[in-house]
Amino acid sequence: CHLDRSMRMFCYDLAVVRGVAASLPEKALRQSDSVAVDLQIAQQQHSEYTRVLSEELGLQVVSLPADDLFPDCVFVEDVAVVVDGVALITIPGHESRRGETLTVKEALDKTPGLSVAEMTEPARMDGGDVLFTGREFFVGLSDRTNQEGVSQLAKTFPNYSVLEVRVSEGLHLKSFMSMVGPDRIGIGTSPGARLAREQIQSEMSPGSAKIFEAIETPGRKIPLNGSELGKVDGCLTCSCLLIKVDK
Ligand code: CIR
Repeated sequence: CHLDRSMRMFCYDLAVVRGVAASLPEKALRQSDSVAVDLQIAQQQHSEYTRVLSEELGLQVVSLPADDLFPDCVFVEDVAVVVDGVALITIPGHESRRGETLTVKEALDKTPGLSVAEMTEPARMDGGDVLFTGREFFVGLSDRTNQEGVSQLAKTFPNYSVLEVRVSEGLHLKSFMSMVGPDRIGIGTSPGARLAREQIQSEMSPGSAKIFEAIETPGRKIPLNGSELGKVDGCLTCSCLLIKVDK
């Protein structure tokens, strides 16, 4: 891993992904239903995403089967937050997604070196609201994530501060921002993204990640087309859980 010691937690070993359910085009949750999803293209794009994780990024990939009872099950990021060898299984904010946690928990239980904790009622959280910078968590308070979810996250990861950001547009905090490299948060330019940016800049701990709108990150860029899952509000990070395994 080429990162310095403080950023080693980003040197991932393992990626958990889950297949695209055949029920996704008709039944996945979506904020706007103007454009139809092509299942075959969605599955091809997801295969390419999985191939990049494995062949280009060198991660060991655990591929879980889709379950048509859960149209959004491909979005595994929402059902767990994994940092420093601890996996916290969430209670996803939308009822139709709650049953997705079972299969992912079983897989994480089998992962050596990982301890698995579960959120309890009345917490709600989608992992898409959780941005981990390496020094702190920023957590979106959205339609999917509540205050109790934030408190339980903070108790589970006591070594990090947990700061709340109101999400005023889009689905999740990470619908408009993401870590784009060590010490770098890339953020959109929409009004909701700007509001979130202001909150983050006032709360950020000294030495934390810097915010970039125009992203010029060093290193290799691998283009991926996510048009189909994008139609049901899926972004780049939401289709995998990245895990560092302690060796
Ligand atoms: C949902 O509304 O829950 C899904 N259709 C999309 C979830 C995307 N997840 C993410 O960005 N982390």
